[in-house]
Formats: sequence, C-alpha cells, structure tokens
Amino acid sequence: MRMVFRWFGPDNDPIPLDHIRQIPGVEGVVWALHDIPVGEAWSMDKILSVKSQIEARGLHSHVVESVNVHEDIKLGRPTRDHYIANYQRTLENLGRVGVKVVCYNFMPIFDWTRTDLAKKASDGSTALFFERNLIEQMDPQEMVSKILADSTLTMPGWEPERLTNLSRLFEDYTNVTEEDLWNNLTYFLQQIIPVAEKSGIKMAIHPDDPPWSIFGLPRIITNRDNIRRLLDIVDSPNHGVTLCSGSLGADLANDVAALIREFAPRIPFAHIRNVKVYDNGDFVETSHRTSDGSVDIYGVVKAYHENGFTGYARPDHGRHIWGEQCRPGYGLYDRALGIMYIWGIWDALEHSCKEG
Ligand code: DNO
Repeated sequence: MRMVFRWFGPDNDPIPLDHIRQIPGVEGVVWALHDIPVGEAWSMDKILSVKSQIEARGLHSHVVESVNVHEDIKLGRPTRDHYIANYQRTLENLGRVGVKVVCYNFMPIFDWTRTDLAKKASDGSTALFFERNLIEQMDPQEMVSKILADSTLTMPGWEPERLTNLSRLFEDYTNVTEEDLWNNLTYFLQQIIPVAEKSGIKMAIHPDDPPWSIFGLPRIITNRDNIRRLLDIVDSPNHGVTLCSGSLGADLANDVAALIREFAPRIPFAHIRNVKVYDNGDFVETSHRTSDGSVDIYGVVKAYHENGFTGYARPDHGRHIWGEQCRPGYGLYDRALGIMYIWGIWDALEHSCKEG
C-alpha cells in the first residue's frame, strides 16, 4: 500500500507540502490543476510547474484526482467528441510526466453531496453530514447556495462557474435515464482506455457519493453489480475503480471488504474513510476508527492486505478538529490521524503474518 495525501495546489491549499511530508509513510500527493475549466486540455507547462513543486519537497505526483468529465460527455451530446479529444490529450501529457493513476467520476451535475459541511459532534469537532429527508425536500439551487456559502475555500466538484446555470443543467438531464448514462460512459471509456493504456495510466472511476440517485438525477456507480457491469465494459487493467469506502459505505447494503476482495486487481486507488449511518438514512463522516462509524475499517484494510495491495491509498476525508480552519473534509489533523490508524492496522497484519 502506497500512502498519498490530497493537496489542492500552490496558493490553493492552506496545508504546506512540508507538513504533508511529515506524516509517517506518506510518499506522494494527489493533485489536480484546479484552475483549468472542465473540458479543457491540461497544458504541459502547467502540469510541469505543479509537479516540480511537489517533487522539490521529496514527494511524488503519481496520482491525479480528478480530471473531470465535461457534462456534454455525460449527456452524450455531439460536442462530446471535442471534449473527449481534450481528455485524451490531457492523459497523454500526464503519462509523459509519469502519472500512474487518474481518478474521475461520472456523476451528473453534482459530485459529492452533503447537506451540512460542519455538523457538530458532542466532542466539539465538526464533519460533513448528509440528511436524507432534507435533501428530498430541498430545491437543488437552495442546496448549492447553502454549500457554497458555507465554505470560504473552493471545494472539489463544487466549481461555482459550473453550477451557475443549474436550471439549464437540470433541463438537459430531463430525459436522461440510467441506461443513457451507461451508454455515454461506454462511449467515453472506449475512447479513453486505449489512450490510458498507451500512456501508462490506470483510470480509476470514483463511485457516486452518496451511492443513490439525488434530485431525480441518474447515478450508476453505486454497488457491486454496477461495478461488475462497469468493469466488463472494457476488459483492461487500465480501467479500474477508486474504491471509496465512505461513498459506498453510506449504503449499508454494500459490504466494502467483500467489494475489495472481489475487485482487488482492478483497484489502483483506495479512498479509506468511515461514515456513521443512522436508521433514517442520514450519515455523518467520522474518525477512521472502526468503532466510531458503520464501516469496518479494520476489515477494509485487512481485505487490502490479504490481496497484497500495492496500489495507492489516501485517508480521504477527515473531521475538523483542534480548531483547524480548513477546506471541508480536508484538514491536516484528522486525515493524519486516519493515516496512522490505517498504518497501525496494516503493520499489525504484517507482523502477525511474519510471526505465522
Ligand atoms: C470529495 C472527493 C470527490 C472526488 C471525485 C472524484 O471529496 O471524494 O470530489 O474527488 O468524485 O472524481
């Protein structure tokens, strides 16, 4: 397991690279060019500029999250070919500088969705929270305004310029079914995976977060059967999944450790995080500790260990603790604690294997 840590780039992340490299066992950062609008190709000079800053701090830049997919590709519009060509160019450029994994998602309009970015726990910490009933009654515009107003820092997947014309975006999806989305994903993969293969890049789709339809929009990367269907679209080691324990784990019907065992050879990238799911379907992000949430993080790490996992892993989100002012879900402290918990389990498993 190769531990990495998400970093939002120079002048965009309050956490300095020098702090990241002090977290035990972290070897690289997960990065992206956040200032390039979705759909444009990433230029070589911008890629090289971020890469050199990362490497100057003794970290590597093997993992990119995300190269986002333009809405026209998800909608299957004629203009998609132009955006797919740009995506291919981006992959070629990333391959040239030694990027190994590219994480992306295929969720219509919204990326990850929550109703509260700072739900207070009894210990005074705050964390991302999803209230199921509330979202069912909420107007999407109301949710977007609330979420954007609640964070002073930009958030991945919540680019204000992309979400300005929300009602038009919703109109565009009016007649788009899950099957349409599968067809549009298939079209995309058939043109992207051959380029990824030539560029030495493993594409790793992120599951939908949460893994069910919201606001009536289709969502398809949600469970075991759909992951199987997805991987069968193109049979290539360069077509895989970012196995996100917190996204999939928000649906208690998903047995995350079983998914890892089944799909291990097609998981180049692991997102490890815990969520506490309540009886009414609400969920809150918790510390990584198994007993704090509903996902058996011990079982998750054990499943990776049993399968000799050599891919990249990140602690994904954390709570906001010790008064840290940070991007929602992306503080230094709780993610660093999560890493130490994951390593603790991993190292104990290693030792017990050696001791027979
Ligand atoms: C949120 C992240 C997502 C993720 C994308 C991958 O914190 O987990 O924004 O990066 O869905 O494309």
